[in-house]
Amino acid sequence: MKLIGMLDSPYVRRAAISARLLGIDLEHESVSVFRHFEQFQQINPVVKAPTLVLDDGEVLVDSTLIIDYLEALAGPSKSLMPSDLKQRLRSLRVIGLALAACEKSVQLYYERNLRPADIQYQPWVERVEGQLAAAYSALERELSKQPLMSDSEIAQDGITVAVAWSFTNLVVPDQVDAERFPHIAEFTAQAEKLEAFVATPIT
Ligand SMILES: N[C@@H](CCC(=O)N[C@@H](CS)C(=O)NCC(=O)O)C(=O)O
Repeated sequence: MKLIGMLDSPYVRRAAISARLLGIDLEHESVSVFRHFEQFQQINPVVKAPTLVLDDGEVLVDSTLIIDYLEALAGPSKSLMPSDLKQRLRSLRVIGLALAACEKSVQLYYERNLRPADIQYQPWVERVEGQLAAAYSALERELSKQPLMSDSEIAQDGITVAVAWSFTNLVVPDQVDAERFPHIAEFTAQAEKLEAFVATPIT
């Protein structure tokens, strides 16, 4: 199986880290949705990263759906999701917030880098910035109540939070002040030291 996309995409990175932690060997092809648009189109005409190409040529998109498939391949004993319903709900809530943070960071990055400056729409930018801050504020509260990692064991909620925070710091660093979100910053610093993260670098 091949995972297509650049690791500076938080979606590609969470899928790659998850595969590694689930014990699934994926070939990785660093194809950019921007710089290699036509090459990407040949693999997946929709040009979305990540794209997973199965051994029979079947193509799957969306990180959450790809991870769902990888989880099914790995089997329940290796799952990165808690089986306890209360913990699972918390995990889903945290993942949802972290994915929202990824999406809002991507929107700000696209707004700043793809849209010509003279047609940027400030009310939209402010709306997205507010949503990004709201997502990280909610995550900060979650992490201050209950840690995301015990004994260096990381699960899908922790993977997605750390990947999101590192991504936001990479693309719109002015939006994330570690002093305002100390639990997230400290947690991510620890997560980035894990073997699965080190082996899957953002740049
Ligand atoms: N919900 C999707 C989001 C994927 C996504 O938007 N990826 C970006 C790269 S970070 C992309 O494909 N951008 C190209 C485009 O949307 O045209 C997921 O979880 O995989």
